[in-house]
Amino acid sequence: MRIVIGGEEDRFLNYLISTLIIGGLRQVKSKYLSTKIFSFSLIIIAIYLCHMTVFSMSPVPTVLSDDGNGGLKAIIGSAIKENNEVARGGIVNVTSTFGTREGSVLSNGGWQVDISGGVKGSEWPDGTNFTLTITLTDNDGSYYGETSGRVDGTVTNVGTIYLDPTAFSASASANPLSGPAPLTVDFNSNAIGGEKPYSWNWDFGDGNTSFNQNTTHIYDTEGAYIVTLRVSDSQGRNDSDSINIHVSSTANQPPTSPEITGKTILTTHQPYKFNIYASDINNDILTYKCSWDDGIYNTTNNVPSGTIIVYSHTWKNSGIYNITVTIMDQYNATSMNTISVYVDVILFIENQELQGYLIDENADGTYDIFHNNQTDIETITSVHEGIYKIDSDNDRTWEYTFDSLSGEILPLLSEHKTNSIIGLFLVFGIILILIIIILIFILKK
Ligand SMILES: [Ca+2]
Ligand SMILES: [Ca+2]
Ligand SMILES: [Ca+2]
Repeated sequence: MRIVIGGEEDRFLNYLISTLIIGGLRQVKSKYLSTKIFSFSLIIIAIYLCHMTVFSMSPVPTVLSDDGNGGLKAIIGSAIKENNEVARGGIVNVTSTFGTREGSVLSNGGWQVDISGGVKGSEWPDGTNFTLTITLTDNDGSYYGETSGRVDGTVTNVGTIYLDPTAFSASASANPLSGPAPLTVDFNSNAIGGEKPYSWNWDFGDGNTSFNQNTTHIYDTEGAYIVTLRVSDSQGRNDSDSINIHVSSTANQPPTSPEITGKTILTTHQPYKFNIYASDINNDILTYKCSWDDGIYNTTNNVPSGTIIVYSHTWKNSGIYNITVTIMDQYNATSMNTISVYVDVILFIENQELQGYLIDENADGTYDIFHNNQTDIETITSVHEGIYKIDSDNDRTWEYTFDSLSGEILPLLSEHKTNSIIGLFLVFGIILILIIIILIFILKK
């Protein structure tokens, strides 16, 4: 069974009360008091307010245990004065749904409150939420605060709550937590509770130490280091905290250029898989980003160095696409690689140079258009029994034939295009002349 409790001081309440009192007094002064008496009253109030001591409750997680008296006890942390001394003695009251209970001072300087009211067999069911309204009064002043918690598991015979005057905790922080050697790390620490002065002892995990509360240390060699902070108070109370520091071997290098493997001659509306591989000499965690050159991207985060990621992509339109993969390590160093894929196109290469390509625009198996890479002019092809004719410069002369069965591209010089409209007119004209001749022949008869 466990009760978790946190607390906070109520400076705002003090401020509110003092504001209300002073505001009220101003009203009284304006009607009845001389300036001297008013000023004197303000001084008295100021002395009273200064005398009030502000406490804070340190939020130490609480475990219920046997109180040795048929009930259970909970240690909920220490009451710390504003000047960081532990408050001792005085009166403690705890208000809960079970009523208000007045506590008693223990021999170790803490307080004990019986919250069961002496009723044995009382039960707090699992999940019961409760609020403890605590008023501490010691010889110096008073503190008002609220702290709440929840019962985890059914708690019976709830007996006492102890405010532990010995609670003492230390915490350590570092920045950065990792990086290449030589790595300079800032260390900071803090302690709550106990009694000042504190003593600090850092063990940096590489044989070096420091006795300062906040310090800086340089790691010269790569490795994983466990840093331990030990803090003691003047009464010999101890607490410790630890931090992991990872120092890598060399200054950061970008990941290797990504390898992209997969088919490059493709057709539309078919999914194709591509394997992407990259590694990082610093063994960094990587981010893969793949652009398919059609406005669509794939991204994968938190990839360990040396991982193959498989992406699948489908192009909707024919053409030449550049797949661009960018790899980024955890320090934003990047590498890139690009490959071209040919979706429903036939490449025309002459003298090892890409002259242009045939495009199957509607993915029906017939190449409809020739794209000239020098001029970017696109012309319509002619096809008959698998043989294509190509006018690559749009001057109405065929320059190439492409045999789709053999895959051969051959030059075809000075064959002019047939104008299909003129051809139609010619056929129509001949038929018309024939009809006229036949008609004349019939009429003469
Ligand atoms: Ca790197
Ligand atoms: Ca087509
Ligand atoms: Ca031509």
